Amino acid sequence: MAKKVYVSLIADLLHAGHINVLKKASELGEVVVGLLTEDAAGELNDVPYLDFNNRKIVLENLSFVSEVIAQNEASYKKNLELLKPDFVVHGDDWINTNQAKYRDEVIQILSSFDAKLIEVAYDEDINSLKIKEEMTKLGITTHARQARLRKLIKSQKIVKILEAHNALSGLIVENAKETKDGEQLCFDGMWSSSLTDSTSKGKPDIEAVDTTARLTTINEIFEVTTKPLIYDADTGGKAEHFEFTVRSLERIGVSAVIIEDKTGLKKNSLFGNDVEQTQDTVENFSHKIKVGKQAQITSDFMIIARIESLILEAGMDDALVRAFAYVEAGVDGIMIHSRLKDPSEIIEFVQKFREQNKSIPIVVVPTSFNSVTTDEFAKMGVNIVIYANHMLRAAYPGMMQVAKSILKNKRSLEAEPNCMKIKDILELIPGTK
Ligand code: SPV
Ligand code: MG
Repeated sequence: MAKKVYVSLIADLLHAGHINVLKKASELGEVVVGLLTEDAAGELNDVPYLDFNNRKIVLENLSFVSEVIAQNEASYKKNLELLKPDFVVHGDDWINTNQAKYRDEVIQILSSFDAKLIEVAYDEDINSLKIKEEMTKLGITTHARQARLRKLIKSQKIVKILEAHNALSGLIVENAKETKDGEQLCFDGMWSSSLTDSTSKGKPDIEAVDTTARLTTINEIFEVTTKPLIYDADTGGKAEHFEFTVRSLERIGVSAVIIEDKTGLKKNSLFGNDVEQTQDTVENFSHKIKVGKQAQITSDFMIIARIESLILEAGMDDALVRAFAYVEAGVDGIMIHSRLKDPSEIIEFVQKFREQNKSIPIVVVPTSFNSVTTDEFAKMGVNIVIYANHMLRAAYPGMMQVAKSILKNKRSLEAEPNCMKIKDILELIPGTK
């Protein structure tokens, strides 16, 4: 009887590296591919462009492959125990990645029924990550960018969003990367903050910068990035105006809009009750949500309701009543805000909301309660975390310090250590040369 060989793949963009592994596997016996579902890929921080069925059809039609089954988790355990294959074949590139723990598990399971792991030499020049990086250089379509946020929410433990107030800060969100414990970390998308967009235009955060000006900033960001963007629409204005905002945002490929349940002259929430702020009635705000939902054309766009009850000290019960009313009105997500350093009220809200609603995405903006990590938010049941103002807050002190230094020293020599090297800025944006 032919030996059984198990190969686990995401196979989103099938390339020569995959074929090499499958060819080697087929020389050992009949190949069963365990195709990672979107959820399983999400555990590895990967969001496939193609859905499960499309990826399955491609693999099923390869001569090296006998059968394709679903692998529902990043761990191979369930499928290996079910199939008891003679071999598992994998590229040897997984040793130093976030897959290392699954490799150890595979080795341990295989040893229990005398099977073997065969690792195929990995070709540095061909891999999915590189192809995806090349693809992002080519840009993205309006629709693919817009639809990506929902895909990310579905497949990632938590979606990490960072503020961008111009194209350059957008490029930071696009390209910043870190590796921790073998896991490659990056931001999933951008936040167009009313606070930082207004501030960088030298205007107060009181809805004084009009939508057209806000959209101009976003267009500039979109010209050089591919990641999805969530738009801070403040109160959303009058329901009749919000309708047009939704259409404009959808048209340029924004993925979601967040509107806050306040009325009158908008003031930044982080002032709390130090300034006069009025919360809208549940009826009015629910009406605005419904008008927005009716105006939207695509099913991918999201309208997220931001609850200001904790900011305005109206209490937890008020926050929860509003959250359920807004869900009833048709919102696609709830953002709960707080300006306390202590995260207790956020934790309590998330727990109580999740007791009754397991599925609606929850968004938090931990500017004040900044001791909580993204992993901790994910465990609580939060879906999106927005770092709402940090790029601008990081840039401004550096610029002010250099401006003062030039004044005081009557030359720029002393300011140089606080500036990027000329050579580096010339090389920062490809094509400058
Ligand atoms: C923003 O970034 O503009 C926000 C979040 O609305 S906050 O400043 O915390 O209100
Ligand atoms: Mg704002």
